[in-house]
Amino acid sequence: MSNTNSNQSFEVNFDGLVGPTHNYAGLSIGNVASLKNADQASNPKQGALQGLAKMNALSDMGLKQAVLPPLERPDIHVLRQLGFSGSDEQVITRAASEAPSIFAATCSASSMWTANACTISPSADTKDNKVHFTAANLSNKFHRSIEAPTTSRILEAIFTDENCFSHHEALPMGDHFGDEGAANHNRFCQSYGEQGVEFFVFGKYAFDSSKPFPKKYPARQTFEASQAIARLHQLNGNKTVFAQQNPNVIDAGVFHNDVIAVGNQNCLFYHELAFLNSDQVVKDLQEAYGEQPMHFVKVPESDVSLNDAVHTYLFNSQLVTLSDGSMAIIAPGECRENQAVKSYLDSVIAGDNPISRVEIYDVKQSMQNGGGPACLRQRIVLSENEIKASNSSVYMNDGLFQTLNQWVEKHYRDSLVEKDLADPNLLIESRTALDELTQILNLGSVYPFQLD
Ligand code: SUG
Repeated sequence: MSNTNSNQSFEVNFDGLVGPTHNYAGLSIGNVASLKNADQASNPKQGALQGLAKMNALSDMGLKQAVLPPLERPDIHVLRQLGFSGSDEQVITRAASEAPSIFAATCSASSMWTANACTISPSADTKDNKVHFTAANLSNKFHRSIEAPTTSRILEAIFTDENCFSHHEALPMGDHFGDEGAANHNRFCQSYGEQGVEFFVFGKYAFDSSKPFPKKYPARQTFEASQAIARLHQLNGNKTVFAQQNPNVIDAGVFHNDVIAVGNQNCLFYHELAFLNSDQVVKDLQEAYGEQPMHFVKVPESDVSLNDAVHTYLFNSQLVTLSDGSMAIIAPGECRENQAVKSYLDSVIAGDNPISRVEIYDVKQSMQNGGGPACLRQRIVLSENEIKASNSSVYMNDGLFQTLNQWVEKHYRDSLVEKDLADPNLLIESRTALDELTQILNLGSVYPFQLD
């Protein structure tokens, strides 16, 4: 299955580092875990170490792994835009006492879920043969809608070479072009370096209210946003498939498609209720893919209920290709605790599909905010030359793993509750940590506090 030419391509997982202000503020309506765990104490240190352990394990499995830094929080710049003034300390104190909900939103470490950071199309799929990046506007949730500017600066600091990489601004803000990045995007291909089928899943049509839409919870991704990304990335229309998420699953807590489906190479692993008109979706994907048959691993409600899928995050697993060409499911610890899901995972290995292995990792600090293994990573397919053209300091190896563990141990707290967020020392600690991190990762100045 792997490409043997001299410019071989790889899928590289860029995981988000859990930031120093990781906390549970109940900010995401429609995300069951976020609301359920609101106001619990969080442990940022443990969260960051859990994420690093997963990155290191995948790197040890022979997969290419890299890291993306967290954003600066609280976002003083946004608080100033909203009229809080004075020194940074006064801005924090005023915002926390006069507008605690707004303040909490500016403290979220939500950039850890890098699946939402952007959508990326590999050079094999784009007309100009460059890798295209569009930062996600994340307009549906205020705390996430403030991520894009710094996310873009970070991506541009890693993928600087204009001959290889093309960066697009986030789509216009607002519900009509709500874009949640790669959480609603998969790519199918025979080998990573060949032209693939890009699969965009959306929650509603923003310009046609006669079409079905969820009634209880918001649809964060629109059809029109997905189409705009495909246009910006210069994708081939015959190799691009758009599908609507089943509105009922959004209303059951599936706020992104990656909570109910995941794809890799020739395989789509999905719950039978994931899409509207599932049969048509399967037909469209197969037609765009070509003559070789794809594997559609459909999980019936009778094996794993929608409720179990939402609570265990079975489908928020990573589906990765191992060196022997078979695939592994990288699942969260919660999948082991649910009998139906555990049995299903045992059976999938024996089934007629490319999946040969299941690996379980504990990412509970992230899970309690609705972020599983797949939320924590952005997949970027890169050729060897493109890897060489990017910033080498972000790629995981034993040395970087050790350095980042020490960095977390040195700078992170092991408990945070809401009142701690207003502690001006937390801002100082975070900025000190991030300043050091930009040196470790050789990023230059990317944070507002470094640019002021
Ligand atoms: O956007 N949770 C994130 C979880 C994102 C998961 N990503 C993917 N499925 N790709 C969200 O809802 C909760 C923050 C809080 O409540 O403190 C939060 O933002």
